[in-house]
Amino acid sequence: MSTVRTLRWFDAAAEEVHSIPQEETICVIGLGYIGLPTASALATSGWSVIGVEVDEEILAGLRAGRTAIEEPGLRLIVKAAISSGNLSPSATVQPADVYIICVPTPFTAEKTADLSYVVSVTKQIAALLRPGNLVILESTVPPGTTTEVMLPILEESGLTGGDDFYVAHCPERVIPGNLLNELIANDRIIGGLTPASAEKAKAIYQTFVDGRIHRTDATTAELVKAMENTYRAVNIALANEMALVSHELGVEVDEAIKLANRHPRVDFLSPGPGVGGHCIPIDPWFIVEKAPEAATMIRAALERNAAMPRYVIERVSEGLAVVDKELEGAHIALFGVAYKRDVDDARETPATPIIAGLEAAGASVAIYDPYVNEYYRPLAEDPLEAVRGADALLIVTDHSSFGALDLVELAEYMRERPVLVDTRSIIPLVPERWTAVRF
Ligand code: SAJ
Repeated sequence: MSTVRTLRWFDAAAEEVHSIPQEETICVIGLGYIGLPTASALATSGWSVIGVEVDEEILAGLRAGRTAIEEPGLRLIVKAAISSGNLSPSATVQPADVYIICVPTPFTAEKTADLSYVVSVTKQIAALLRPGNLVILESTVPPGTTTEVMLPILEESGLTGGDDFYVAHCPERVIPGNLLNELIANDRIIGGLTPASAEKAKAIYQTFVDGRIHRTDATTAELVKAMENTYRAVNIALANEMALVSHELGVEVDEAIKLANRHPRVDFLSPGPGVGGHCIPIDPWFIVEKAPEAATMIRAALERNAAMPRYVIERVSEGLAVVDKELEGAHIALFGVAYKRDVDDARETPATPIIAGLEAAGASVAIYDPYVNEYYRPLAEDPLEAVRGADALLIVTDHSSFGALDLVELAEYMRERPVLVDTRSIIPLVPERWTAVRF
C-alpha cells in the first residue's frame, strides 16, 4: 500500500523536473572519506566542483595532488579531478548552484549525535542561498535532522524550502577499503524534502553512479541509513554473543558458526574483539536517541559489542593462567590497531579499550600494525620488535599479512611458553609450543 503511494508521489515529480545542466557549480563541503571521493567523482564526470576543507594541511596536500586517506584508486581520481581543472580546493564555502554537505557527525559522551558541524555549514550555506539552489546532506544523522534542523536554518535566508530551493538527504553507503568501487556501483537512496528535490538530486548522482537511485522522503532516507548500519551492528553482536555462549559451553565458535551457516537461511557474521570505525558503533545510537523506548534490542546489541574488549582481556588473562602467569607484570604484544582488516584507520578501534584494560590490570603492551601510521601510542617497526620479551601475542585486527606470521620464529623472541589469543581466527595453524586460548 505505502509502496504504491510513494511511487505515485515521485512519478508525478519526475515529469515536472528536468535534469540539471552540467555547467552548474557544485560545492562539496568536507573533503574526508566521503567528500573527497564524491567531489572527485563529480569533477571527473564534468561538473565544476569547489571542494571545501577547513584543515589547512589537507588542503595544501590536495593542491599538490596528495591525499591524506589511503584508499585503492583514490589518489588517481583526485589527481585527475585536480588536473582537469574541474575540482578547486577552497578553505571556505563558495557560492554555487548545488551544495553537498559531507562533514562528520561526531558522537557525544551521552551517545547522541553532535550536529555542530552540520549546523555550522548549513548556516554558511544559508548566507549564500539563492532561488533554485539545491542543498544535499550526505552526513549520517538522526532521522528528522534534514527537516527539523537543517530546513529552519536554510529558511532563515528568507527563502522557502521546496518552493524557492531544494533540499535532499543522500546518505553515503560506501565501505572503507573498497570505497571508490562502491561509490560508483552501489544503489543510492535519495530522500527529498519534496519530490522535486529528490528528482533534482537524482539528476546529479546519476552522472557518476552506476547503481540504481531510489527516491523517497528525507526522514525515510535518514532512517534507512541508520538501519543499514544497525543491521550490521546487531548481527555482529549476535556473532559476538555466540562467542561468549560457545566459550561457556566449551564449544569452538568458528566451527559452530561455519556449520550453522550451512543452513540455507542462516548467515552468521564473525565474532571479534568489538566493532570500530566511525559508523557501526555509532550510527545505531542515532535510532536509540530518537526512539529509546522502541529500540531496546539495538541498545543491547551495541552494549554487547562495546563489552567485547573486556571479554578479550579475560581471554588473555585465562591464557596466562594456563602457563602460571597473570596479567599483572605480563608483557603483551598486540597486533593490529586498525579498526578492521587491511585499512589504515584506527578510529574507534577496539584496540584502544583493550590496551587501556590490559594496562589497568598491570600488564605492559607493545603494539604493531603494518597499515596504521597515526595512533595515540608509538608503534613497533616490525613484528619481531613488538614480540621481543612478550608473554602473549594478542591479535586484534585480521590484516591479511597476519595470516602468514611465522609463529615458530616469533616464539624465539618471546618468553617461555608463549600464549596466543587470536580474536579473529586469522592464524591457520598454531605451533605446539604455543598455548592458544579459544576465543
Ligand atoms: N566486524 C566484525 N565482524 C564481522 C564484520 C565486521 O567484528 O563479521 C567489525 C569490523 O572488524 C569493524 C566493524 O565491525 O571493526 C565495522 O566494519 P564493517 O566492515 O562492518 O563496516 P564499516 O564501518 O567499515 O562500514 C560500514 C558499512 N555499512 C554496512 O555494511 C551496513 C558501509 O557500507 C557504510 O557506508 C559505512 O559503515 C558508513 O560509513 O556508514
